[in-house]
Amino acid sequence: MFSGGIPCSVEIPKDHPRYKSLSMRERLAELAKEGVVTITGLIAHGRGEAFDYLLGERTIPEAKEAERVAVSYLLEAKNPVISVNGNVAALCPEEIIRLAETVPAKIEVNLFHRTPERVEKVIRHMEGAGAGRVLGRNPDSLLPGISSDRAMCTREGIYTADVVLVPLEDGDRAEALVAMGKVVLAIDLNPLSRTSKAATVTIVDEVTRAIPEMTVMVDELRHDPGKRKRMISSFDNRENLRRTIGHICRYIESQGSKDKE
Ligand code: PTJ
Repeated sequence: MFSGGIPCSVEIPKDHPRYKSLSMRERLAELAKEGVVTITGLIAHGRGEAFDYLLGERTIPEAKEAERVAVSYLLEAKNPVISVNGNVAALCPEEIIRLAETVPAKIEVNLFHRTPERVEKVIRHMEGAGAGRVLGRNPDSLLPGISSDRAMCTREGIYTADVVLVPLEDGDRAEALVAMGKVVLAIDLNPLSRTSKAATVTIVDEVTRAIPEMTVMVDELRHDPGKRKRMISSFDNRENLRRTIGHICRYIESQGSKDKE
C-alpha cells in the first residue's frame, strides 16, 4: 500500500490534514518491525517532527541557501559520499539514489546501532529501491576519535571522502569527520544539535524535502563553477544557524499572536 509515494501498512486518508506526516510514521514503524529502522530511530524522528513544527513544516530561505551551498560542495568534490542510516533509507531511498546518480556521489551505509545483519538489511533496502553499488558491507577502515561502531567505514567511501553528506547524524561522528579535515554537510531539523554546530554546512530542513530540492539544484549549478565558488566562500554556517533560530522565534511569536486575535 502506498501513501503519497511512501509505502505503508495502514491506509491514511488522502484528505487527512497530517497525511504526509502520518504516512511517514507508518513507514518508519513498518521498517522498524523489519529491522531496517532502529527503535531509537522512531524517537529521533519524533524529535525531528517537533522541530519541523517550529519551522512551520516548510523549507525556510536559510535552508534553501544551505542546500545550494551543500550542492556546490558536492559538485566541487573529488570523492563525495552520501552516508545513509536506517531512518534515511526508510524515508527517502529513491530520492537519495537520484541525488547520488545526479552528482554523482557514492552511497555508503553507516549505522549507529550497527550489527552485520542490520547493515545487510539497510543495504538490501537501498538495492531494492534501485541503488546500484552501496558501500558499507565490508568496512576496512576506522574513523579516529569515535568509540562507537559508527567509526567503521570503507576506505573507498567515507574514509577517503573529501565531502560527506550526513542526513540525521549524531554529533560524535560529525565532529570526528570535521576533525579529519572533511567538509561535512548535515541535514538536521534541530539547529541546536552538536551535529548542526559542528558541520561545515547545516541544512535545517526535513530530509524528504531537502534531498529532492538538492537534486534540482545540481542541474542549476552544474555548469556554473564561478557561482559555486562564490556561494561556498560567502557562506557562514554559524550566521545561517543564527538566522534559522531567529526564524523559528518569529514563527512561534506569530503563532502566539494569532491565538490572541
Ligand atoms: O540507523 P542508525 O542505527 O544509524 O540510527 C539512526 C539515528 C537517527 C537513530 C541516530 O543517528 C541518532 O540517534 O540520531 P540523533 O542523535 O537522534 O540525531 C538525529 C537528528 O536528526 C535529530 O537532531 C533530529 O532532530 C533530526 N531529524 C530527525 N528526523 C529528521 C531529522 N532531520 C531531518 N529530517 C528528518 N526527517
